[in-house]
Amino acid sequence: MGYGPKRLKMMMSEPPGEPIATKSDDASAQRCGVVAIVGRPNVGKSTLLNALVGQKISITSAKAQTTRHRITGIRTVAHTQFVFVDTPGFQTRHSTALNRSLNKTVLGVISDVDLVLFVVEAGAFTLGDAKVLSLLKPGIPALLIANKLDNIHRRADVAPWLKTMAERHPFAEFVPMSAKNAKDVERLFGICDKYLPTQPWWYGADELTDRSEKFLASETVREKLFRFTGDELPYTSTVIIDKFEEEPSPKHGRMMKIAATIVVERDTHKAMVIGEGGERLKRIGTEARQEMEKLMDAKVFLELWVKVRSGWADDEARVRSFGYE
Ligand SMILES: Nc1nc2c(ncn2[C@@H]2O[C@H](COP(=O)(O)OP(=O)(O)OP(=O)(O)O)[C@@H](O)[C@H]2O)c(=O)[nH]1
Ligand SMILES: [Mg+2]
Repeated sequence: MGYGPKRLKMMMSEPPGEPIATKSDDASAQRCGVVAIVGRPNVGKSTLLNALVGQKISITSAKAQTTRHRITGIRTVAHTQFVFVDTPGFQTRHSTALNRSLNKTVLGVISDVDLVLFVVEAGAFTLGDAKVLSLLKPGIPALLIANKLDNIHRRADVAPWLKTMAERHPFAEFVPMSAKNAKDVERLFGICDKYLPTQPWWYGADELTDRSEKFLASETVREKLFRFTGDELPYTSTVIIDKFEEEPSPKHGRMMKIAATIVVERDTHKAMVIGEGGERLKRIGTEARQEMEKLMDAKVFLELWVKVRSGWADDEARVRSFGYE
């Protein structure tokens, strides 16, 4: 049985901090708008998106180039529907076909939104940050999200740094926060609300993303691949889904049969992914399967393969055929 794209809806429980039964059905009172989350790699954009949505829909890792697509996360709070768009970290180092595609995604997003969350690490401003800042469009309000505030030990240092940031760009507001602090994240809804136009919602009140379960499945495998392999691999690997089928199961309710291929550049990378006696590939598969089962509320059978396609990240046609823009 084939399986088409399906929007992931809120499952099991409401995200933490949801106001009690105040969602409005009266379209004339509704607000709805797009909030782009942009910044250099690794500043915590996807961590913030997941916290805002209340469920993990965008993969995160301590390595750069984690996010490779625009990922929409939806959250409806009282009268307002926030359509957050997570973007890849803007790449300034190497110009490969993959990096060009990642940057194209960022540029496409920031020109047509209601509000921009420009994410940096509190207290820092690098050349990579400056490059992204130069892309912001006049006329679209931008908030400075000074993230990872928990890493700053001397809070007194933050005020002078914020002052220098105010000189760099006419930010509408400054928000020192930590994406890992639930209170900070909840406060952000109140701050963003006023920038969104009055218009009917685009999605149902309980929808969380416009990404399909199939896409989230491939991202889950990629995240585990990042987690269990060395530094070199992430830049040159990708995951494609070969099979994604739902079968009725009297025992489990819902049962998914998924097969995925991890594509790497070299034989040595393949050996790295498989690990001694297949141990690493097994761990990647087990963790990915467990996370998919939670996400899809289903029993999942996952088959993983590893293939070598040298030079794929620098081959425009192949980058496109693997689903990048
Ligand atoms: N201490 C601390 N760490 C954070 C915070 N937010 C994110 N991180 C960590 O920062 C790292 C990068 O987070 P991501 O959310 O993957 O960053 P990103 O900006 O989406 O990265 P790319 O997709 O590669 O551009 C992860 O190890 C996160 O756990 C925070 O508020 N405090
Ligand atoms: Mg990311």
